[in-house]
Amino acid sequence: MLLMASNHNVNSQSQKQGGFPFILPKEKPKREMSAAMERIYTKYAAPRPEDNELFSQFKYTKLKGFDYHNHDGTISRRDPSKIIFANGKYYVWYTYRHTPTPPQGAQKSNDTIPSADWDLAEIWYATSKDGFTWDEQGVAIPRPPKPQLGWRSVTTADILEWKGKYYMYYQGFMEASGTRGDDCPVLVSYADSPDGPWKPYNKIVIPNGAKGEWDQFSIHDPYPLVYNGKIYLYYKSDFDEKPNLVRMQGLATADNPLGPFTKNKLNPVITSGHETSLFPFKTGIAALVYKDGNEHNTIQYAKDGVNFEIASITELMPYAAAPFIADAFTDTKDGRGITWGLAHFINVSGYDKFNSMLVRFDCDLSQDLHDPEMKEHRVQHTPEEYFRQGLSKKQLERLKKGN
Ligand code: AAL
Repeated sequence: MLLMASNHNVNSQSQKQGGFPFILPKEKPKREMSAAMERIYTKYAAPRPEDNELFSQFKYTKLKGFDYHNHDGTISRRDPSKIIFANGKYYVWYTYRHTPTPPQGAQKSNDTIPSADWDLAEIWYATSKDGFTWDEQGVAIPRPPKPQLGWRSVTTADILEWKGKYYMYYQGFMEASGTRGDDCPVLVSYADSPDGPWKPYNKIVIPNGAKGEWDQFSIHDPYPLVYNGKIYLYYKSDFDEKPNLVRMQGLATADNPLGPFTKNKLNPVITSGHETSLFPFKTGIAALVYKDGNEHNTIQYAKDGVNFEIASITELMPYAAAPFIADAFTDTKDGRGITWGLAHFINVSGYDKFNSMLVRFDCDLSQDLHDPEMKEHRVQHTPEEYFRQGLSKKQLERLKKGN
């Protein structure tokens, strides 16, 4: 339903103020304005995207060092963790699937045939000196033997550094994804070194919600930051019924990495997006919100880490964005922001072979970088790209009937 535009009738007072100035004022002018003009001075960091620290384009680079069997669907890497820097190099963890066939759906899946791109998966890791060429190190967290937690698949990991130790949070599946839905809780393992060995906690650390609650079936994309002296673990849940699945983001906080975690009473805290991607920025938390929901393709900001507002609108956003965040765990009061990270491209070989690949993104969402090229606001697509996503057979039939 269209909101009734607030009443901004022109009156004699506004006629006296003359027309809006030719040079766009940097500060909010003292004059009666439309709702849209008010908004660029009250809702955004600057009236122009070029000057908005929380606006950026995203530039993508193919990574070196990962083999995908020519993307035949038998090897997939996806859902990278935030990147950390330790021992003089960058580290990233990700979901690694290597199966004899591409995913075949829950009905056809078995102990070797995956139901989904992240079924029968493990958590692997890689290191890099420059963030472009990666040296795959192998498995970090294997699937444990049945019936241990996560025996079917361990996926979608993210890292926390806390008091000199490392904690890896991840989804632990006890059935093939798609049996009912993409249902799982979150588990955690810990280590003294980013190279492991990782010791499983062997208890569910972020439990599913109670029956009938939004997050009763899935706790996805665990994403820990340190904020306000606590662990702020953001996560996603898929809810409502297929085919109208809704994806929103929740928050759970704890004083100890092994819990107990307390879910925020205002959950869900972000109404859109898919995987969780956030970073400390100034005194608050910023979020990359892409893919799903009313507010997809936005960068959002919460002064308190809970109540998010749209800070900018952008496009071609990184899916499963996993930034390098130098101050992710320092409990900073002046988050510097991000300039690069890893993400994933899904359905790399077409929608019939559900397989993914890791990719690098670069951006300027940083207080310490000023890159005007990242503040352009027109992504160029070739005509072929528009035609490739043209009318479906059903739409063409509708049009034929209508004419
Ligand atoms: C991803 C993430 C979670 C889901 C699946 C694998 O994009 O949202 O990890 O379970 O898809």
